[in-house]
Amino acid sequence: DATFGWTRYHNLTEIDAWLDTVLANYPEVTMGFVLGQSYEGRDIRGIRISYKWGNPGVFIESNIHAREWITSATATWLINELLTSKDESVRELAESHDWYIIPVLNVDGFVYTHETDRLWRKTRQPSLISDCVGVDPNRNFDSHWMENGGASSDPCDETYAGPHPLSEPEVKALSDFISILKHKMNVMLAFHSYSQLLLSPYGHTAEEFPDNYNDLMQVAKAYSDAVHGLPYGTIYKYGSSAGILYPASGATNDWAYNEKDIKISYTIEFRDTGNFGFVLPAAFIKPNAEETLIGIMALLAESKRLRYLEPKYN
Ligand code: 0X9
Ligand code: ZN
Repeated sequence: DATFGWTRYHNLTEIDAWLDTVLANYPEVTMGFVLGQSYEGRDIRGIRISYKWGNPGVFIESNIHAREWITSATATWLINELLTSKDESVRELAESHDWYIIPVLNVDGFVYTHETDRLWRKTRQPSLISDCVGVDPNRNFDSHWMENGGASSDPCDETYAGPHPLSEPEVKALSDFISILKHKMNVMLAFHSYSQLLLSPYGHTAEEFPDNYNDLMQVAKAYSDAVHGLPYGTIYKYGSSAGILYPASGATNDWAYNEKDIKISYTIEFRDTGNFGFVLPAAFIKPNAEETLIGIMALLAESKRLRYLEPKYN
């Protein structure tokens, strides 16, 4: 779409309008869906791209953290590429998986970053016990919630876990959606920024590792190697979330792994490594998006080789 050139960051209204155009242009292979409504009543929208019934499912969540604009910019670029690319390897990628992509999960927070506070992270639901607003939605999922210091019980903290698991309507909506479709989802990717990392479960503990940790690292290595091989030579490190970053409990991809049996599950922290951080200039959108596509291609090829893309149940 010529009006959406990925040369600047777009707000929610623009992203929604663009999504409508995409859905209208590709009615045969796309389906729009609404996960649910945010606290402030906005639709949380998603797109399914499917060329063939019964393909392995890849779920992509982006902008659960409001200020991480590079994530929705990359997700929309990816959607466009999957639908329009003439490159044979991209066509193969697009057509041999069922894609479920949420460009902006934390819609209220995202609008707030555009209108009021560029560095807002959390949701916008007020607290009943404090004047501070919002919950870290990536600490609000119902798996090892609040364990091991991986989240805060202080409503003023950036990693406030919320009054109880699934207190945030955005998180509840995503949780319900995946619960219904879990047998179709082979891969879950949560887009974040920044630090250039591929983070596998677990987030709640660095003492234990998932059963298939070696496979998860092998798949992450495939992504990292592919990205490193590109002209930019960007370095992505990988490891378990708690192991190489910090304890974070109640995150989307840990919940998907632990509770929904989605065994290829990562948080991907995009560019950069801290020079610009969350306020990454728009000139980085295309390089970041391009290497993400190449990385995902390698990730899925390796996942397939290790037999993670087989139908989960009949
Ligand atoms: O802290 C977070 O939620 C993520 N980092 S960010 O800077 N984007 O906020 C990392 C979460 C990774 N941990 C787990 N998946 N458990
Ligand atoms: Zn984040």
